Amino acid sequence: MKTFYSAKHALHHPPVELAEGAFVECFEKPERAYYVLQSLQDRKIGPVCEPESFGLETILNTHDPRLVEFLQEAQQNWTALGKAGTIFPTVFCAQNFNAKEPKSFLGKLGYFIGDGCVPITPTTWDAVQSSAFVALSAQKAMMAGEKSVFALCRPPGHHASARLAAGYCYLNNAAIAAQAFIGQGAKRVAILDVDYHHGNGTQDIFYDRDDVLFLSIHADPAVDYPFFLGYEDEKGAGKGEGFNINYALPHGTEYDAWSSALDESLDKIRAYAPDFVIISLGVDTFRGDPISKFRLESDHFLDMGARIAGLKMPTMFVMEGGYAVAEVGLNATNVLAGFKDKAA
Ligand code: OKP
Ligand code: ZN
Repeated sequence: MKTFYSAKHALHHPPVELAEGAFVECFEKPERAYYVLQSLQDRKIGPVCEPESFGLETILNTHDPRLVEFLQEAQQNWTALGKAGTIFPTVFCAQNFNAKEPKSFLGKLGYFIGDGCVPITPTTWDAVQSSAFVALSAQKAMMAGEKSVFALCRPPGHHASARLAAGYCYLNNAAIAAQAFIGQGAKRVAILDVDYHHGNGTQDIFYDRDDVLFLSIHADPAVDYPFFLGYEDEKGAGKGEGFNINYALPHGTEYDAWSSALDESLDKIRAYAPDFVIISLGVDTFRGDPISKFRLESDHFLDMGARIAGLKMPTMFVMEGGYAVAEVGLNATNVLAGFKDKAA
């Protein structure tokens, strides 16, 4: 299985994140990707390839051009205000999509950023763009006939919606790839999000569509991030009704219950018969994860990969979360290895 990876992810390494009222060292840090890369090289998962560059339109097929421009120009606007250091918003428009875009950059921060978990530094955009290019390069390889590919994206993407960055996510890598599949003639794409957190950005982007089935297995939003979306009664709207499926599980969930939701998801994907499957691969369901409360063991990720391989469908993995840095490599490559062994 080919992996796409760019060292440019390391251009995004804010000194701090804002977590529950305090500035703390970022959980979402470059070491995460280094450990995953190291582990998949050690275990010979397959060749590691550099991503290519793509035109901005590949991103604008999914995202509001104003978000992209905001991210590109954030640093110079910040500097123009006489400010230095990492950008954090202090106002938010509370996800009210009827809100008007303000002229003031300080106001725009709250218009394009959903929460305090997306610090912006002078080199954040370069990393964010390269993360999208990693996903697009993997998508292109799939389109050229690869049966499975791993996009080692960083920063992650699944909390970003068309116009809003949030939760360590700036652009939605999995959604950008799904949209590219559709744009290049795929009739149906399924996105299965196994990250601990609900993929609220991905859900939002495809909520009214039937050509992209979105399924997410995650912590109950009543008690965990992203808090405001991810309930099981969110089933899609209009043409998209029935094409959004959420499994909201309690804190403390073990693999037994988690994998039942996985099996149900895989049955729904089989029934949908997509041309491509995208796995939003977060491994923050691991019991040692510092920001999460599920109890999966490292070996469970092998089984997870094997069950996904049971679909026997072209499958692209896109890296999302996983913050237990010492184990993130083992856990992520266990999914890939489990998949590979079963698919072989
Ligand atoms: C991104 B992904 C930590 C607060 C964390 C943001 C979580 C973003 C998770 N004390 N809040 O889904 O792994
Ligand atoms: Zn997560």
